Amino acid sequence: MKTLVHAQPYPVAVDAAHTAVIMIDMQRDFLEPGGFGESLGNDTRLLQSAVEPCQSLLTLARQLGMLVIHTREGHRADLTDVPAMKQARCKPGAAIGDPGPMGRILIRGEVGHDIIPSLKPKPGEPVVDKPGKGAFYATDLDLLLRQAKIQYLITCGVTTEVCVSSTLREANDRGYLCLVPGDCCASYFSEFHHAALAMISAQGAIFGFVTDSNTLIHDLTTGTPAAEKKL
Ligand code: C5J
Repeated sequence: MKTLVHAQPYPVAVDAAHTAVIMIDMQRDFLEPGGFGESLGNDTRLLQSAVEPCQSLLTLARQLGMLVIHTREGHRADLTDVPAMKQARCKPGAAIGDPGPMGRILIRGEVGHDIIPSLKPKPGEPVVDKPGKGAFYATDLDLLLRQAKIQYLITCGVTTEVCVSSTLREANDRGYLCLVPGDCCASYFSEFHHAALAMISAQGAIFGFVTDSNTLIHDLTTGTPAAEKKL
């Protein structure tokens, strides 16, 4: 059964049984001092606003039995999957693989690469390790979603204009209907966060629909059946 979710640019019908929540890169490397985000010159405190809304949404998604998938941006310890141009943009002494307070920066298996404790995946929830910004690039995410018969994605995480947006665009091209609770996303740049959300729902939802966690939780909980024809 489809449920009507209030969103921009208009309410959208979502089938919770075929919906996955994707938590993009809620990693220490982006949300805590001493990691990749800070090494690029950012203030990691600006990402904290997304944590509590993500926790609330995850609680509901798990109660409803939705598929929850987490992603982590990061690289192999030998750096063989780091494009030279990505490495070249890092600050000297704080490049990918350099030692930092949370281990080697953006390297799989290091403390900084892991998801923050307050959003730790539950046993059985897939964690997709990705070398790029988009979660479909060089990963098995699409396979996991298709195997689970997922058609709708609720996309959360950081940062709104980089990895969330990249993933959303990849998902949209692959035919998934994307819903973004804006407060479950965050950016080091407030203006980019708002612009990214505006771009998603512009032109009649060109990349997806934008809502907020309270609305989404309310609508999924109360489950107003969608009038199929209009949507
Ligand atoms: C960035 C990300 N911003 N997860 N990564 O480099 O958005």
